[in-house]
Amino acid sequence: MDIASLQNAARTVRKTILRTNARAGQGHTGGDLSETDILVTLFLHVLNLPGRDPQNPDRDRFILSKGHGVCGLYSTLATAGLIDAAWLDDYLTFDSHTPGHPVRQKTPFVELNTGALGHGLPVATGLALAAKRQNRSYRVYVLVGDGELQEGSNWESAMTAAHYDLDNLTVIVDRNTLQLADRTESIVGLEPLADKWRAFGFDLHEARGNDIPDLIRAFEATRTVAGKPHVILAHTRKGAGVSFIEDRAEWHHRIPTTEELERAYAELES
Ligand SMILES: Cc1ncc(C[n+]2csc(CCOP(=O)(O)OP(=O)(O)O)c2C)c(N)n1
Ligand SMILES: [Mg+2]
Repeated sequence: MDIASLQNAARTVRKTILRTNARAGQGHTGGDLSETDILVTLFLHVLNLPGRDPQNPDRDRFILSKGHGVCGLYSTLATAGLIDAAWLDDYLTFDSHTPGHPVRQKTPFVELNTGALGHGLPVATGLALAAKRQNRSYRVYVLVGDGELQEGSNWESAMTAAHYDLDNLTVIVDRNTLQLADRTESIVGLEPLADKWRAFGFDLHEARGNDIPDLIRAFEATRTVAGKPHVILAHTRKGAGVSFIEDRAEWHHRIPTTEELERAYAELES
């Protein structure tokens, strides 16, 4: 798919997120919009999904460790034609295919139930180690929030991934500098974050995380380095794509009013 088509898909995903959260009356609008370009780049360009079959043993695995961003994932899967777009109408309703956090028994291409932060990278590390041990060629990608990196389990698995030379593992950090209510650096600072990953033995790449061509460049760069796990420090803006939502902590949980939805659509269509 060419760049313009990917960017167009990202606009569709953003509109779907806004509409779906507004209809449900709940959601995590800021985090969904922050990760949109990363998910579109992954699902429409990077991931190898043979036959588009969620059970194919050779499929690349993707884990949304920041599980609260699930509406971004459903919106991307629907835009990619990997799930039925009508399922989004039931977002956050009981027993639907689209619950409020990822549930692997409910939605194809969800590999792990997440929501309690800090569990995606440990499981991704295990999946990547299993691929090596079983001589399988699939790759494992995991998207973590930056606030999520305050969970110590991430750093235990980072040590493990480097110890086992898991170059089939790529961590993407959604580095929007905000967590639930404030800046990461005001709550428990992460910097110097790039140096930390390098010190843990990772092959590190930085990218503009709301810029699809730059993300593609970073994903391609990870493929040129063997023998180490990879991390892309994706510099994003929470709420990216809608001016009055961007970089505001209150939009972690907020959803658009009818009037805000119209304004957001007008911005995305201009
Ligand atoms: C273990 C755990 N602690 C707390 C929470 C509540 N929580 C949900 S989202 C969130 C903030 C996450 O911030 P970040 O990882 O930076 O995500 P993003 O900015 O992309 O929304 C918190 C604290 C949780 N889901 N799990
Ligand atoms: Mg964050």
